[in-house]
Amino acid sequence: MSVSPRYTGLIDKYRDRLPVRDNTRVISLGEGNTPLIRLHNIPKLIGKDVDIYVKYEGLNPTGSFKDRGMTMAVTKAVEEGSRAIICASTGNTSAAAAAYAARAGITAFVLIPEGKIAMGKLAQAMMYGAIILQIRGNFDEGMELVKQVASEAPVTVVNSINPFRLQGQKTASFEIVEELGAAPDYHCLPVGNAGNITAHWMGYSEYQKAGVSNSLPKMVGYQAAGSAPFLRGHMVDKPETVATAIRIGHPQSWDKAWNVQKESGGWFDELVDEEILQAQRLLAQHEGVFCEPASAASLGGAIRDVKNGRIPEGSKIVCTLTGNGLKDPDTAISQCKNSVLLTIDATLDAVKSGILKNFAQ
Ligand code: AN7
Repeated sequence: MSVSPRYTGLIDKYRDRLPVRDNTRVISLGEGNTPLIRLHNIPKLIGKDVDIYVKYEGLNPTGSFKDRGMTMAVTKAVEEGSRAIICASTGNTSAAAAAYAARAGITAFVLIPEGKIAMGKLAQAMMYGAIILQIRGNFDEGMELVKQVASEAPVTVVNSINPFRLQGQKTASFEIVEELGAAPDYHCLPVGNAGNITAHWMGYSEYQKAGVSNSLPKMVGYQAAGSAPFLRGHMVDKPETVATAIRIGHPQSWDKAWNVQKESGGWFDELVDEEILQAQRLLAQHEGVFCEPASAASLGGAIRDVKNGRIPEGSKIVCTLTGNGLKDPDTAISQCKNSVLLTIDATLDAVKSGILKNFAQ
């Protein structure tokens, strides 16, 4: 039996391509190295000859892609002597910030929009011991406050305006290129602040320049229709969507993401909430992969663009599933009213009849 070295996180793995030194104390929870799952059933269901992979970022330590950026941001904050970090968040950034701060032994302050973050994410921030400032306002207002307070208080901002975040997140592209042996033709992501689409493009470009890959994907960003500044062409003041992770109207990486779209030859599009939820159910029920609503926007958008021919047959497509479905149990349960969930007596007869009645379904 050959023994491969223990995987200890993306900073150790990609040290040569990240801004760390040999003696940097790395704050890691073993993030990265997530599965790239080839879809078997959905391409058949839509009747198209395409190769679709989902990059299941929900299997990171705190259940989202934010861990890739947070290991870098917190490692650098600690290296620079910071004792506290702060972020505004729709939920996942706050969970990741709280966890990595706990790991580092520093304080995390998180600003979240009251009543608008998924239950799992709130549970995480509480459990990891963050100081939670729940604001009567949305993410964009929280983000402005964080920028203002950081200029006056000794706290390091760990939102994606912190450049180390994007450095960590670019490693997802490295993993994809290594696994597929090449870049895909299309890479689809949900877009909120547009940090992740920017980071992925950085990663693909870096590997192409280094000669690891010889092509670049078209980058396609999908937004929720009620929170779609890239489709409107301007900031949106009162964003709304069931996909609370991307309930963002003032994207922090606005210019960067437009450059990604132009340089890669990709595009932005939008999905209404029901299309997002439909894609979430489709993926869970036909492939056994449970992602959170925001994440499903990537697959839902890709399926639509495959059906309408904008993404041609024969293409190799990667969709990033940014967060785990367990983050938002309320939205999952509320859309599964037709699930078979029977309450029966604890008798053999009742179990048998429950099976017989439902087997033919
Ligand atoms: C599951 O946690 O902004 O376009 O504060 O949690 O890089 O912003 C979350 C964003 C997609 C959008 N999918 O990524 C936050 C936050 C999920 C997310 C996005 C987020 P960006």
